[in-house]
Amino acid sequence: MSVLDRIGSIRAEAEAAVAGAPSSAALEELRVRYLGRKAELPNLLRGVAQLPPEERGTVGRAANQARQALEALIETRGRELEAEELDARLAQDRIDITLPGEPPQPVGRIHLVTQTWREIEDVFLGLGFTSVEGPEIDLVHYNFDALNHNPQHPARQPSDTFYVADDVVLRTHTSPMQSRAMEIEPPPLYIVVPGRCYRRDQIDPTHSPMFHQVEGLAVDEDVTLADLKGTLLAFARAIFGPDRDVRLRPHFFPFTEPSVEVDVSCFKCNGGFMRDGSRCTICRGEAWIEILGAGEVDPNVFEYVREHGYDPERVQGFAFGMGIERVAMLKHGVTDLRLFYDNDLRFLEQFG
Ligand code: 2NL
Repeated sequence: MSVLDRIGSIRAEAEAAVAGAPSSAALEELRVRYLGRKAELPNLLRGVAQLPPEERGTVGRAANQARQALEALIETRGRELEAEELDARLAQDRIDITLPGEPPQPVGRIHLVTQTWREIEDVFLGLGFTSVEGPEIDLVHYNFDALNHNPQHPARQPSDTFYVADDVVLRTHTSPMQSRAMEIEPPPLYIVVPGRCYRRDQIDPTHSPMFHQVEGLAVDEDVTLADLKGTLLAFARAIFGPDRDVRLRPHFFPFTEPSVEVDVSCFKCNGGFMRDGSRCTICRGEAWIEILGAGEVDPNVFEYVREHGYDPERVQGFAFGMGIERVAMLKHGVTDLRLFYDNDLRFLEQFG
């Protein structure tokens, strides 16, 4: 075979191979095979000088043309393959940019009412009380009658209480669960009942038709008002600081006799006035802050559960009730109860 024929056959073979190259990688192999350092065509070109002078021109031209044609073809096929491969990648990696993105995860907090609920609960758990919860919708019997509320009491009026039926209300305090607990469990009984309560109050900075309470009840054969005071002193110190004191002032509640209002010594000032002589804004210069109501359980309340082991001649006890929002407001200097229910993160995120 003449050199020219050989060039022609290499060129034909290479052109066919390049045209049919299935990928950029295969094409690169072909480039090396036909145009690389050890390939036949470039070697022929390098050897042109050794040919007889009359052959140099024709062979050199043919080899050069073959090389250039091949280079051009590889270049074109390369671009084609790259485009195909890009299309394939794009089809495979397709993402729908109209899908919603990952939302940033907001960091949640325990609501201040829940925090305070748990803090109060913790204190009494530490003192040996058990925490129980009851229904928010309850019978008039448990909400009023069994608690020695006389039938004429204004709180019973539909203007003050949400009635679901003649004998069913949204509980106005958590005490109904305390009566229920006495029916279930004989004395001694030491319980606290946290939970939501409802009263038909106009909403304002200190009232809300829905609010939270913790009530406590201790019944045993020998619990006295001194135990009540000691228990509430421990509570006040746990919640408002170790230097707190408590005082009891006479009051009236239908379900306790005697009844007291319990004040805690102000945790901000010492005696009602600040160092600069200004009146304390927490206790308004009173030196004491009212935190809850309490008393010795009225024997009439025990009469309703006498058959469950609560003989008023044998057992006695104390009970107390406090507003969770009020405790939280005092402790954290919140001046408007409505902030607890507005769900404004600027308020909520300050706690916890
Ligand atoms: C207040 C006063 C009080 C009670 C709640 C109670 C429950 C039973 C028997 C006797 Cl089963 N008493 N609860 C007693 C005294 C006061 O709450 O001002 N709460 C915000």
